Amino acid sequence: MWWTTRILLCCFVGLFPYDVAAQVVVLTKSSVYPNPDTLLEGESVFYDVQLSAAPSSTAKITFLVTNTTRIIASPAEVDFTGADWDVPWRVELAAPEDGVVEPSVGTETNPVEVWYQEGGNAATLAASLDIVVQDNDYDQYLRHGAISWTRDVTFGRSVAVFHISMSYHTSLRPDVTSGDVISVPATLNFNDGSQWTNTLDVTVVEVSSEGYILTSAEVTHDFGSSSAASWEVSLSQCCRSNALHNNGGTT
Ligand SMILES: [Ca+2]
Ligand SMILES: [Ca+2]
Repeated sequence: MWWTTRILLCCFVGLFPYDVAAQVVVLTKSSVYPNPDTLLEGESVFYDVQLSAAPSSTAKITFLVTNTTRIIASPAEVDFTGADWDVPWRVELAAPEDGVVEPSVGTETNPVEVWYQEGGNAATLAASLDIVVQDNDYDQYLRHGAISWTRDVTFGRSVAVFHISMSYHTSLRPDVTSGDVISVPATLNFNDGSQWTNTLDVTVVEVSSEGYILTSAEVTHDFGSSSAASWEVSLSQCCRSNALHNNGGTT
């Protein structure tokens, strides 16, 4: 995804009107993977920055981060001269990974200001970016998940067995070990229109040293007598915007 922010900066570089020059700070959000609109901890967004016209003297563009714990700009400052004003610098805005469960659930917005300064002139605000970061350490955060299915036909009815694997942060249940069964809230929406809302009992497969609880579960659903039915299910967990969808295969 590409989009461009163009801010007009009128930079008075002399005493006379004919000395007035105008540079535009051009910020282009890069398409470097994953470059999402919402950064998960551990992810980055990239901006290519350049000028639209040559500066009269060395121009400095600074990425000023308000919350340096949550966002790191690298490089935080780039300089342009009359020789390289049109050669883009790539600036990375990274959300550092941590193991901290943030006090607020969901997303947070972190302002990043882009300042322009040319020569000895005062710096001017060129752009304001709002970088959205999502915590991945809260108890029910689904670090990874997958659903697959197998088919069973019993007495003329199509029965699907969905195999569900999910991994959570250890803060969900710090005390569990392999083989334990824990309950997590889950909603399953089957494509025959039925919905299953309950706690899902999942078996702990492994507690990894990286802070993951790996779990697995099986859910059996009777799709009725239609052997041509497409078998699909989506799984979501209460209030956390986590969602999984299986491969939607057909019989
Ligand atoms: Ca984290
Ligand atoms: Ca965190």
